[in-house]
Amino acid sequence: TSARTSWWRQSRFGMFIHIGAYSNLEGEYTRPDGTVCRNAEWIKRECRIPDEEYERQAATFNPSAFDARAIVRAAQDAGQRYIVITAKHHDGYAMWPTRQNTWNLRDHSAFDPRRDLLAELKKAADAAGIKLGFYYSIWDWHDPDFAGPGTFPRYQKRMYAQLKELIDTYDPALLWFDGEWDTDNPTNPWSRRDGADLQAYLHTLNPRLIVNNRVGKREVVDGDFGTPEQEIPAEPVDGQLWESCMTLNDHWGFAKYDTHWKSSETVLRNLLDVAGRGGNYLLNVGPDRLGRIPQPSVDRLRETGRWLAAHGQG
Ligand code: FUL
Repeated sequence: TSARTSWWRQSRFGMFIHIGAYSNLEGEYTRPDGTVCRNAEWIKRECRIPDEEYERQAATFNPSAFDARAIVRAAQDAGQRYIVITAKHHDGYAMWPTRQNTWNLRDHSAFDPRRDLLAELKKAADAAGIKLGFYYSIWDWHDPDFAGPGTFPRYQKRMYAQLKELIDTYDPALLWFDGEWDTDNPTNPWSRRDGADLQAYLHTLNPRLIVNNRVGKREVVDGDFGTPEQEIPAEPVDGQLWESCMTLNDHWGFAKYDTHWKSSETVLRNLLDVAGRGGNYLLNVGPDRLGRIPQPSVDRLRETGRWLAAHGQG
C-alpha cells in the first residue's frame, strides 16, 4: 500500500474539475413559466428538469474551448501535482465516448466528434508529469436500470464495463467514486460488499490504482483514503490517508451567478493547514459551457502557486 500510494501522499495538492452536461446550463434553468431556478451540477434534480428537456439541452453542449494544455499549465502554476476530472457525475452523462450507451459527449452533444476531452487531458497531463484521475458517480439519474425494480445488476454490469473502458483507454492513476450514499431514493442499493468487490475488480485491471473511500461506505477499511468535503477535519481518522476536497466558490459545477470566490490567502491557509496535518488538498474548478476555467479561478491558482514557489514549496 505505501509504495502504491507514495506519489499521491507526496503530491499534497491537486486540481478537481467538475464538467458535464450540467455545465452547459451554467447554473440556471428557466422554467416554462419564466421563473429561474439556480443550481450547478445538481441542477437536473434540484430544479426538476424533465428528462427530455435535460437531454435536449445536452445535445447543444459544446465545450469547444476546452484547452487541456492550458488547464494542465494552470494546475502546474498552482503547484498541483494531480488532476481529478468528472468522467461521469450523478446525471450519468459520460465525458468520453463510452460504448455502453449514447448518453455521452461524443454521441449526445454538439462537440466535435473527432475530439476526446479525456484523451486530450491525459496527453497534456502525461507531458507535464501530472497524474490524472477520474471522478465516477455510482449513483446514476439517467440509466433506467439504476433504480428499476430488480434491474440494478444490469446497471452494475454497464458500470463495470464503463470503468474498464476508462482504465483500458486512459490509464488513470486514481479513481474518485461518489454517489454511494443512501439517498432519499431508498432504492440506491450500493453496499459495503459491492464496494469491496468493485475495488478488487479494479485492482485486477490495474493493481496500482488508487481509489477513494466512497467506493464503499466511507469506512476506514474502504478504499485508500478518506474524503472530507468542504471542510478540514480537526482530527484526521486514525491510520487513514485523507484528502479534503473544496471548491473555489460555493459550487462544484460552473454557476455564472456565483462570485463568492475564496481569496488566495484562504486557499493557501487551507492548503498549508491540510498538508501540515498529513492530508491532501483537492481544489475544484468548474469550467463554463465552453470548457474554460473561470478567470477568477485561474487568478487564484496562480497567486497560490506564486507564494509556494517564493517559499520553496512549489
Ligand atoms: C458530492 C457531490 O454530490 C457533489 O456534486 C460534488 O461532486 C462533490 C465533490 O461530491 O458528494
